[in-house]
Amino acid sequence: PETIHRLDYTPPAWLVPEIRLEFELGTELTKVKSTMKVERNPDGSHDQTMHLCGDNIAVMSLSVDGKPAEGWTMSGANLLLPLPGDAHEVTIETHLHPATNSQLMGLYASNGMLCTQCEAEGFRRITFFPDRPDVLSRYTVHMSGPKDAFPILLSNGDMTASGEGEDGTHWAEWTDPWPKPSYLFALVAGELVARKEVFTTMNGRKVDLAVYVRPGDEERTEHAMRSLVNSMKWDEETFGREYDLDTFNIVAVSDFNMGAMENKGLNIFNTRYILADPDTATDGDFDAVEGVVGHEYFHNWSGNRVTCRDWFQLSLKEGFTVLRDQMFSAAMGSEPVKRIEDVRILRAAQFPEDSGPLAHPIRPDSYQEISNFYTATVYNKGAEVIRMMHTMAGPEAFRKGSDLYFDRHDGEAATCEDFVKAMEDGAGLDLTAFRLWYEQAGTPKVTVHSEFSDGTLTLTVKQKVPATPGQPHKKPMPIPLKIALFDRATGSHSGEHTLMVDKAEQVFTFDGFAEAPVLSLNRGFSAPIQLESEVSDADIKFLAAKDDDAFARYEALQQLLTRELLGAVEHGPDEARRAAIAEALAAVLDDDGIDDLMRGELMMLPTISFLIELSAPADPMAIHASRERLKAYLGQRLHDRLTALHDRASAVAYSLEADARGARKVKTQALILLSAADEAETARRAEAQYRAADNMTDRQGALAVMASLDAPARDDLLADFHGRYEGNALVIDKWFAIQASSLRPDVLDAVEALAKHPDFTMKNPNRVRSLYMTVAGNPIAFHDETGRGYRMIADLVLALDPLNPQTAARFVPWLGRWRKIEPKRAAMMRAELERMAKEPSLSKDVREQVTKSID
Ligand code: B3K
Ligand code: ZN
Repeated sequence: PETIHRLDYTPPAWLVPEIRLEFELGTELTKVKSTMKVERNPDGSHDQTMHLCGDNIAVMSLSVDGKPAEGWTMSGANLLLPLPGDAHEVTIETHLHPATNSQLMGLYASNGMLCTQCEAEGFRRITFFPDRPDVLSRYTVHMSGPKDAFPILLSNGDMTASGEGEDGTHWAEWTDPWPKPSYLFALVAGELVARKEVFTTMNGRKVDLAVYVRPGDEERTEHAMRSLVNSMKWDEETFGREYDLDTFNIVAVSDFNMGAMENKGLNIFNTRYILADPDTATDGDFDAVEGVVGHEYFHNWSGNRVTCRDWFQLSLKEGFTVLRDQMFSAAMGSEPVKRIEDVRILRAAQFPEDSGPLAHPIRPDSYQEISNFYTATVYNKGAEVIRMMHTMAGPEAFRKGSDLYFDRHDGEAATCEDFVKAMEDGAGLDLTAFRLWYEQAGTPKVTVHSEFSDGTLTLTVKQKVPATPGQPHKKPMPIPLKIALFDRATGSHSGEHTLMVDKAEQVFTFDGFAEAPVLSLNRGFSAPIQLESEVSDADIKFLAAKDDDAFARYEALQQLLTRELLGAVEHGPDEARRAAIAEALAAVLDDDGIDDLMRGELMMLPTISFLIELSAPADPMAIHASRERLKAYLGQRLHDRLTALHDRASAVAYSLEADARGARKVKTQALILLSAADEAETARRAEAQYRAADNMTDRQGALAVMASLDAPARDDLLADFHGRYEGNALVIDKWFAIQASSLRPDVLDAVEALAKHPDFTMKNPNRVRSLYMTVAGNPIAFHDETGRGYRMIADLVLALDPLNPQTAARFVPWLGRWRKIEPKRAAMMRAELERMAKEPSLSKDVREQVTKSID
């Protein structure tokens, strides 16, 4: 397959200022007629030939200026059309077959309706077009079809006309006044019902909002609508961004490769990120709906009004929009808890990517299949990079930078460099060296060594950026490192410092201390680095109890836990350290000054995936055993406190308020810690929690704990759950995932049986992920010592690839982590990659991931 390089970018030779699309809709056959006004690009190459991308479509007719076109040829799937003048009208007809489109890219049928997904390169599956984000056009979309099958007809912009046709058909015409790239085109047709509301913008404009779902689901859209209204208001207040059309529509579809899509004025969502009510969605699901609704809405400015010049600039819109959605969720809920969750995701998903064979900078240099670059690096590390600019500038200057960026590039297809420049000019930062964060992959490793004498503290900070594929030698990164120095006696500090670390080795001194202060480092996770600290257990314990930065307090406890968990793998438990942990956690359980949402975070042990990252080459079973052993120890030592907490939290009535949500969070965390110490008691409490539950958070939490136990009630509860929610796809997904996340030794047998269950289907990405992504993320299952887990995932990739390459490719990186695992398992993981590589008909998506993962 061809490799595309960032530095090969050239502007398009032809532009398409206007396009009219006419659809004759049908599930089996949809006819598309595209009429484009095309113009030679004065800044382009003066190529006589217009390059129009196509994928799995054929030309049914083609005319230029009203006459049949001559001299056109096909180059692979693409159309080459010679054009003599500087401006022409090009008309192309194509035929689509939505019912058999299992890739879910382009126009496809889902649950009886028709919908589209075009980002990144799906528009070329609808019609021939210069399908690249720097070609911006004004769209008019006309669609007609049977009224009974497609009562609702939607596209981008505002509906400008509609009417009845012959033989029970009707039609609608939508016009989007804002020029946009083809990846933001969308169309939906089907039987849908909507929750509607009117939003008044900051300048008093009225916007009709609607959330469309399948009949029967409308009751579950209230939270999505509230999240949308909150997003719109927050973006006005925080970034000064106002919505710019009279209509904003959201549609939820059940078959979707990703979370959602920000098509202009017509966001299309995976049902998973829209439908929520207390009986079927957990508190975590509610948060995810809020975050993703916000994310897609925020793209209206960061992505749509200012879009990307080419796909190497993806982080321009994604990194910035993730930061915006993180800030929004923090403002709607608890800022420190949100920060902890975001860092946990970064460490669990992005750190492994950054240290593995698929590592790439947030602005990649090359790709074979762009769908493979919708990664935690581009999204989450991209957000961290812009967050560092926010930290360095401060909120007010940052806002000046973002205002300048939106103002300067409105209506343009911009680059990451444009963003950085606007931040320099608007926020008054010098980001000359900081640009390295866009160029270099790899998580910087930072060590801090401290010495104290004569009242002076000397910190020696060293950093190293590890080699990554294609980047053997790295330069030191500019790292804004927030620190505080605590007085041991008073337990307080005299203010935070942000150290600018930008050399391989650097010394910082601080005077005026009577005794050596306690170091609190990388507060608020001010930089996405791996910190190797020499801080003693005693000082960490001090911070776990006293740090006034909630994140730093969490971090201190995590560090203590990590030391113990990894230390125990090498030479058994450390009694003093275990006792210190139990004491620190007891303080967390007793402290009335901490709310339950934060308490729940503090009670969570580091993930196995994060521990593997720190201990490569790792024995996943030994890490798991160490984790279970510590859980058992803590469950015993804190038994009375945990049961008291479970009792207290169980008495709190359901509501969506923070207190009640916090109670539900600690309730299940208490069971998790108890489970390794006292199975019978945990099973009794989990069953009681399940049976008393009036909401999904409690029910799922209890069932997930139960799924790992050997309790008599286990099978009953699983059957009860399935029976209660039969036909509710999103909850049946949970039923699959809960069983695949079991820590019991029979988990792989269970998964094999579940794959044969009548509710299982390879055609629905949510269902596939609920079973197999959970297996890949469950170390007990995936790292089974026989290699059966690895084989299962490789078999899945091979079976799914012909249907849906994009979703299949997402499973490959799990096997690509073989270098981090002890040699025996590593060999089996690599052998599965080699087996996949031998398959001649692999998709471009899977082939790229497999090939890169083997080396
Ligand atoms: N921009 C979309 C991603 C679609 C990618 C499809 N391969 C979702 C988002 O980040 O908002
Ligand atoms: Zn996005």
